[in-house]
Amino acid sequence: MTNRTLAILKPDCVRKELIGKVISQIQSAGFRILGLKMVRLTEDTAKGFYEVHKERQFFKDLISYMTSGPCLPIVLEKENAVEEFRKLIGATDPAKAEEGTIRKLYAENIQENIVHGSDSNENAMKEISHFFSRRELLEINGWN
Ligand code: FUP
Repeated sequence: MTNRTLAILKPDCVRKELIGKVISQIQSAGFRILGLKMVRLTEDTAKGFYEVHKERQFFKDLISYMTSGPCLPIVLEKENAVEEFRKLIGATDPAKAEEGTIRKLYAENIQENIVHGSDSNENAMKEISHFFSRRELLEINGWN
């Protein structure tokens, strides 16, 4: 089934000037871009986005990293988008990620790991709505 996922090119991806390389790898893997913007997360947005992790000891560091500079939320579409995108990016910890995955290629460590990918269709829908209004995506769909 064709579905959507939310990617975020995180602040370390932007700082290392890897936006072009990472988007190129995503497009080469057959994902279609339905929406893309560059934003600086506020503390509230970052906390809302990572709410499931709020009790974890890494939460504070995660929020300060995610708000440390601009990032790029991207809505992607493909057959089995969620699963396929997680394969493309590799394990959360780049040391454990498979060769050729985006995190293996570019990530420093488990926190500064270049890119986010939704972990279920349900979360993908919620996460997309954190950053994109229905209208923004409908307009883009109209061009395809
Ligand atoms: P993922 O789904 O691969 O993005 O990973 P998680 O949802 O488990 O974690 C979300 C983010 O929390 C990671 F991208 C980075 C951060 N994190 C840490 O900083 N330390 C950890 O031990 C686990 C996650």
